[in-house]
Amino acid sequence: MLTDMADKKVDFRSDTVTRPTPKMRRAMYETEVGDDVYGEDPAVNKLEEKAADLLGKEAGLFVTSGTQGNLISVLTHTLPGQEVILESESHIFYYEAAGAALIGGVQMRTIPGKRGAMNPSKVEAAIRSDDIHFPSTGLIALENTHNRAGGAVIPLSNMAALATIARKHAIPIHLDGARIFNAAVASGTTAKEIASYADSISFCLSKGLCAPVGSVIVGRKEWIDKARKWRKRLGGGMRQAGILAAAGIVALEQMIRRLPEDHALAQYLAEGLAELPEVDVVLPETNIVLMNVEKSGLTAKQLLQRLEDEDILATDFGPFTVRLVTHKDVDRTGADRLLDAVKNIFKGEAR
Ligand code: TLP
Repeated sequence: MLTDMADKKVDFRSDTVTRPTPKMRRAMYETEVGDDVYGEDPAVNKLEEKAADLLGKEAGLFVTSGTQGNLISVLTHTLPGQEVILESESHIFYYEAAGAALIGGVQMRTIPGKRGAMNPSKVEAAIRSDDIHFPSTGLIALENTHNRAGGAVIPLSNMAALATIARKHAIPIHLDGARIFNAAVASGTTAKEIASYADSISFCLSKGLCAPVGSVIVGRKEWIDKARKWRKRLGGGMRQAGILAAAGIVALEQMIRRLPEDHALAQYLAEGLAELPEVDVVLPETNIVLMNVEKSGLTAKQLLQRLEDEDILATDFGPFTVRLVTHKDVDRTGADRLLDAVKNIFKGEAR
């Protein structure tokens, strides 16, 4: 029998912890494979076509992770010495270990956003003019949903305004759409529509969509050809990768439609937490809940330690901010366990 570890723990750390479904495991077992570096893996080819089609782009590229997808995208769009405009708390800037600066030789120009959305006039003002002193602006990078803004959905009107500016200045837009399907489901639109405002999109199969590994980047065919070379340079050319892509295909065919369950659970958690005087919580739009616990007298890390003692896991997003992410492998019972545990900890009654 296939067993998964740590089932007694309730894990709200991330939707990255989701385990593949039985259908995925079966597809992985049964899939035909070939050498993808020769372009001969049928499952990888199918996944890339499916992804491109879903997002309305010409071609796709299966990559190892969201971080690799973003890195390859930045490298493919830019030249060393250029500048990338992006939101101050964006994943590319905050959590990717300066990979693009290190490997791509690009500089990051951050603009603080409002729930992850950058003000279009501030972005336009940040675009460099032609001056011997300045780097040139090589890329504008967006993130939807925005992780550190609590899974916030970037309004389509904001994306449209940014796309108009980008076009006017002939600057490409990359969208870190790690959770683009959460954004689509939450705003009642399609991922294709969201993607229409970007030249390239990177999205994750291994978050809410529960595949074990992988992301896909999509864009114009010529651009994907260049990206494929960057993937190879970075050591991301995988061989019989169809074993992984098979799960990705199931993710796209079956797992998007269940994302509203994750959003409903996040809502349930946030409503429960909002009743506690020690907690400030913003009602979530998708599957990420940020709670500020400063009024409780505990730091985020102290609260996380107490929760871990109760086999409940979450992460800290700041000295007093705890992030809870909902996904397939947590449910109402887990959410109730968390709500009870937090209440008890605040009452000083933790077992
Ligand atoms: N985010 C992880 C951590 O790195 C914070 C998480 O647990 O949420 N873009 C966005 C918006 C992301 O949230 C993440 C992962 C990535 C890219 C990177 O994806 P991976 O982890 O596959 O490299």
